[in-house]
Amino acid sequence: MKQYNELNKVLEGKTGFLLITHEEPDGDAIGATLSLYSFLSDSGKKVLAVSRDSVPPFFSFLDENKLLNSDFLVGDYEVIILIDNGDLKRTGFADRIKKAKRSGKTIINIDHHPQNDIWKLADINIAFPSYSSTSEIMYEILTVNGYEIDSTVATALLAGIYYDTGGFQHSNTSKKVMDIVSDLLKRGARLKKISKNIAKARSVNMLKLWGIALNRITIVKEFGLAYSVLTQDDIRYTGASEEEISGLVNLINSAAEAEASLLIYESDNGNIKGSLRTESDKVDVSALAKLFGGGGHKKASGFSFSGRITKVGENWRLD
Ligand SMILES: [Mn+2]
Repeated sequence: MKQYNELNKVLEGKTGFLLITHEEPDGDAIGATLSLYSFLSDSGKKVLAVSRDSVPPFFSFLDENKLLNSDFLVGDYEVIILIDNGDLKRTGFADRIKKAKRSGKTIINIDHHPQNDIWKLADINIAFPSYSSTSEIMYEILTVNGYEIDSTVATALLAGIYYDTGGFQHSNTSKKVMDIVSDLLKRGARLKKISKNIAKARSVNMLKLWGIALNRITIVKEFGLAYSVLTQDDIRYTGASEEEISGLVNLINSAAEAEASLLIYESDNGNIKGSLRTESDKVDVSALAKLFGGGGHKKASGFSFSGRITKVGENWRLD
């Protein structure tokens, strides 16, 4: 592929690589970033991997050597590789990345999210929205380069694919994905460890918060939409963290009546955030997200705008 040749030219010519993945890193962000880290450092490059937020405890087995840092000095690196970010804001370092670009650093974007502001900024886009995960793209990059994937890297890549396919349940689980999974298992990827850690990733506080949201599920019959709401009061009351809301919308979407699902919640920065999911081929939830100034995939998307949620009688109001 043309993009892989362009990438290889950069890999051959440069020595210092800064890898930046998104805030609140998830399985795909961590898996894709650490596998590229291994490939580059085994190729004799100087590499630093960064996510603004730390690795959640249930993913710490992927980063036993604590390779993910929370900050960086850009001066040391010639190339910045943005991994699985979705947009520039999600990097947590938007201004510094723009500045680095102006000062002549090469920016490479490796991602499976739909087109966004990074695509324009990057010198090379290895951005394939049809892929299940950035880890799937990373598998291709490593394989094209003849990199010998060991069991640690195989586990990282499989964790990414597992996470972004919802444990092979979402419709992005293609035959190609399963062929890659099969190869990763052959190379010693630890599927059981991944599934066990992801399944046991829920704190009691998180389950209590999810309970509140589940109790509030409302079905809008005309649209086959299941939705629920969480306020900052709910989050504080249960002692859960905002990151622990992630995944809840998938559970809401398991309702038999739901063609699509929406979870709306108050973020502590004064924003209202929405997460949308569907498993139906006939529904495009990114179109709905766009109405609210957001975006994402056809089957998983989100939005964010400033405001508060209040309860008026039996109804929720967004102000
Ligand atoms: Mn991803």
